[in-house]
Amino acid sequence: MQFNNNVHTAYVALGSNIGDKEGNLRRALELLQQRGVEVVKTSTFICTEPYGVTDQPQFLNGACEVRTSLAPLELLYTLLDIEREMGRMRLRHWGERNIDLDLLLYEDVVMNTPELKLPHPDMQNRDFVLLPLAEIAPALIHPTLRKNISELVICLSPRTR
Ligand code: PH2
Ligand code: MG
Ligand code: MG
Repeated sequence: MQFNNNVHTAYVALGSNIGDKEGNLRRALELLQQRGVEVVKTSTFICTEPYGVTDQPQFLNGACEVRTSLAPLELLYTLLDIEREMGRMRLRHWGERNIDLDLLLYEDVVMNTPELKLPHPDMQNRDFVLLPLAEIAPALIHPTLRKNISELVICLSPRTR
């Protein structure tokens, strides 16, 4: 696929567990729009237990569908730049953060580079990603697992913590 001026659809996960969590997610959506990434659908925000590193505050998580002419890496850099603009500090891997913007899916693109892996390699294991995503794109097919998002929700294993 070529990443020309055509408009592409992508999905982004949002998370925050420091400060004004809801304000942080809303601000990130605003900054996406300001940078010309059109936010066409936004899920509700859900409060979730921390996954991976569990000794940290609860998260507020959501997902959005965007339309953009940016290529996958350019979109990733835009997300990282918004995190930077919002003053994100990386304290520890998988640790607390005021804003986290993860690129989940970009059309049917499959790529595996050090900078960017698509689809997001752990999305199928994360209730806090799949539940918001299922709200806005239940029938969307995961390009490598060949299941739609609703089916991936059903396949989620219960949390073991
Ligand atoms: N993000 C992580 C690690 N753990 N847990 C929840 N509930 N929500 C997150 O967004 C999250 C997490 C790494 O990015
Ligand atoms: Mg993340
Ligand atoms: Mg991230």
